[in-house]
Amino acid sequence: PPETQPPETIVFRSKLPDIPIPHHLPLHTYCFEKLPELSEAPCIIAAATGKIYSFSETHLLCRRTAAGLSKLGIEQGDVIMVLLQNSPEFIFTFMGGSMLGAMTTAANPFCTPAEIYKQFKTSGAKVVITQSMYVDKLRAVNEGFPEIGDGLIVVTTDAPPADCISFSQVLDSDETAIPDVTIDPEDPVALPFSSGTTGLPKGVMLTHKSLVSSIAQQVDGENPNLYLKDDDVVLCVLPLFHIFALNSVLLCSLRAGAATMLMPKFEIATMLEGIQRQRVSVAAVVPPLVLALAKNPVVEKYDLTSVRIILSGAAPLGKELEEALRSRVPQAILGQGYGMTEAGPVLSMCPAFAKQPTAVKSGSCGTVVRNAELKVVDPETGFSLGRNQSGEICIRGPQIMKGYLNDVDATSKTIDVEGWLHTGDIGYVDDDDEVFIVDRVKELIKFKGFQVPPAELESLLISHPSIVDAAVVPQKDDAAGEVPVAFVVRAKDSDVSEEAIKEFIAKQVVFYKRVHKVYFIHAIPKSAAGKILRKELRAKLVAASQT
Ligand code: 4UV
Repeated sequence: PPETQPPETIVFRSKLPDIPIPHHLPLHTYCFEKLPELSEAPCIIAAATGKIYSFSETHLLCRRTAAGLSKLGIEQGDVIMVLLQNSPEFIFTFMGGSMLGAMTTAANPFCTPAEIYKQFKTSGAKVVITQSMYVDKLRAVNEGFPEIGDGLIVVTTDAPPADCISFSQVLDSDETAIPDVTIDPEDPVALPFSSGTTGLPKGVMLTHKSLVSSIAQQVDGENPNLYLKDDDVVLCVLPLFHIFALNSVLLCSLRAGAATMLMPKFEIATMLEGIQRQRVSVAAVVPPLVLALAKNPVVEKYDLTSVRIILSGAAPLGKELEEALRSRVPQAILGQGYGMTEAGPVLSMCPAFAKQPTAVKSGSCGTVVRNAELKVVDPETGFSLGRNQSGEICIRGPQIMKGYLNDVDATSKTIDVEGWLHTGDIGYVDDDDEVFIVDRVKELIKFKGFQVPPAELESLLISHPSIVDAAVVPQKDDAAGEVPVAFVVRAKDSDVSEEAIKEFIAKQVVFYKRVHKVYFIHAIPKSAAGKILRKELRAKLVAASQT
């Protein structure tokens, strides 16, 4: 019958013309392509130590790291795990790994031993680059780690504890002794972990081609969408183990010849001091940081007039917050980028950041990146929708992930046969080609932009002897955006308390995955197929908050 005939796919494209993208190049070659011109320009500013590395120095140290890791037995195709706060060694390792044809998986060093072990095991890492204070997390014998020094190579950026190797020893290598590898553009180079639209965290294979394409979509061309200049100083306070800072801050700055100011952690006064001292001109932030900048009185004490661009991403930015920040830094252009690890990660970027800027509306996530296609589909029918109609956002282009590591099933559920990556985000494209995100259909919870996969918390909850069933959903929160809350079915005759359950989880997870509230319930609502009806639970929360 004619009514089941799918209509034509409605595809949204960037207003900026497509550009040639040299995605045949390995990532490190592409990022350091302008090295001869930039040689003495500042590349890394380590705010913690005040040390400044020029582009040629950075490149040299990346090459020495590659040679040193090779001496330790790291080969093409191997996985390097990085457990570091933002530091120059993070960059040397990531780019050095790229030069070897290896891939880097980075994790939050605040993760618990069990969480680190899961990523270590799933990624098949051969070496861990970390700081001495985290080494004990790799020793916890019952977590299953191989013996350090015997099966597991651990390198520390400070004085190495027993059986570990110091990073300075890795750097003490001949930069010309990098093995001659042939890198295929389809080889993975970064392996960030993400839970995607469902289930547990998985290794996201971002290839040389994906990252080169994503960076080019942002900073290349006659009229770059995100115009970074070689005299810019870009704030890198967001963690490099998350794709936002890795891609849009570090890699884009390297490519564009801008300096990256590394801060190991977020501390408001230290950050403001760094911005003032180094004359930071571009700041990548997340909404909780916007909140601090907009509301904290200490901000008034610092000179932020050097800032010309503030790029917010990783979670929705409220209009009121945007306005509040605007009054504090009136000279800066404020806008959003919309990313998802699996999408390479950037799907859309504020066009007001372009060399030839165009205005955007408040709340908009900008326009779809160039050299890519975006469509909005009805989650029920899968048919594509026109302007101003909300549906699931899908993206296609050379920048998206190759797939999840060793998980064909999860890959095929996320990237369909036509190559469209399904984001699990609900949004629309308006008459001016601007993308707006309005909701999420995927399980994911975002606490201050950090991923909290409900499936992980649900399996921990169910492992408790007094819990027979559980479901975790997001609850709106002013400071964090969302917090995870649990619906729990207690075992018959159990009177386990909310506090006990919260404590049970808190001991096993990194701080942002902690359960903030426990609601006891008789049964978890489920579909006939056994899927948790999260929408119903979210509706219960809304109802509860209104009474
Ligand atoms: O996988 P992930 O943790 O990835 C990210 C990546 C974000 C960005 C943002 C701007 C950049 O320039 C960049 O390089 C990377 O957050 O989480 C993906 C999910 O986070 C939500 C949305 O649900 C994604 O599927 N999200 C990300 N950005 C926004 C957002 C946004 N601007 N507004 C609303 N939700």
